[in-house]
Amino acid sequence: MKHRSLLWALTPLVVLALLLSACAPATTEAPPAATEAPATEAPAATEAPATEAPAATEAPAAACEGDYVLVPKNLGNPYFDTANDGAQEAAGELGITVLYQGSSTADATEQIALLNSWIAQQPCGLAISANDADALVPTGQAAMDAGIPVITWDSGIAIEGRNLLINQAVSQDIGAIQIQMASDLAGADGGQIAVLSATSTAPNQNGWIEVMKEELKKPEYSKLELVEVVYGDDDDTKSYNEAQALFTKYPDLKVIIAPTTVGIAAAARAVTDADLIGKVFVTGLGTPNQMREYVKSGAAPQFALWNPADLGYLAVYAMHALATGEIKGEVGETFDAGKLGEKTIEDDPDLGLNVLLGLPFIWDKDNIDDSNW
Ligand code: RAM
Repeated sequence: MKHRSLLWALTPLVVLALLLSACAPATTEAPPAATEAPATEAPAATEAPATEAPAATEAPAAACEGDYVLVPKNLGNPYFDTANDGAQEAAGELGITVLYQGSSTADATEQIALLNSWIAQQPCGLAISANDADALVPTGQAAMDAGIPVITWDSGIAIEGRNLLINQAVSQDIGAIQIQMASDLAGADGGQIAVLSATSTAPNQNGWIEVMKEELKKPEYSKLELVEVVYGDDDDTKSYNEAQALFTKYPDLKVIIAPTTVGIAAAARAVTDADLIGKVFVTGLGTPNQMREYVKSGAAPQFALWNPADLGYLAVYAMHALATGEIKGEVGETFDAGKLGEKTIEDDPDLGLNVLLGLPFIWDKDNIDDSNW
């Protein structure tokens, strides 16, 4: 039986406000609609600042004539397709061309080969969701040495291999929210939980799993037992098979946390096919259209995510700001991010130079029909 605490009976926004620390950034008002522009007070892109005319000696922002490239972990994933929708919206506003180019599997070696071929073509900028933080450092450095701005978004290359990270949400919040949802689904008696992740080298998932393990040390989670972390490689079939293997290996399993949109949908389908709805619950990070039927059936009653379209949109604005010299990529610099308003480059001992998108959201049966992406 799903245990629904008072906390979860509140609206997603209130839940987040309670869950997340006081230092969490300002929230928006509803689960994000991929096409909806949040109300911001950003100046229009064409609006000239009244008093700050460029000094006569200052070179005007240089336009780059070539293409910009948005690189997902792999192709064929609706999460990245939605990010590309946002990237294309930004490209249209900026009057630039953004090509969406990826490898067929979420594999660092394939991704490096693709990136090397792009570096040789000297694009205006690269925006990469990395399959490995360290393996991609020499590639990122080669691009930067060639004068190509390197943005990582969604999943970062290590600090020395890129100019900026576009961070979807605070990692601590993303990890904590998933343990909170798993605890709620397991109920007061707790029980066995497992993590079904993406690839074993995925920088973003590995960071969140570290946070989850720390969260599980808290007294309120003492009845949750993490039995195993398995990897579905962001491949639907492998993720489905890994979920099935967990049912066999752990007959008392209560919750699968899948911090990947591919894994969570595959795990929810596996629970459904195995007739385990109500016995094994799935939660984690998913996209509303992929998860709708499982939220309604009870296979995956609640899950979280940010808006991938906004993430792709922000990545393109940041890449363009670097390519045109609007920013150099230094802490404290601000740039215009269109409908998202003015964004600031922050520094962090773990993340390095980064730009934060916002907060994660939670979907459940009460709001799953509010989002169509
Ligand atoms: C998958 C990918 C992506 C991750 C989401 C949550 O689509 O692994 O990198 O951010 O899940």
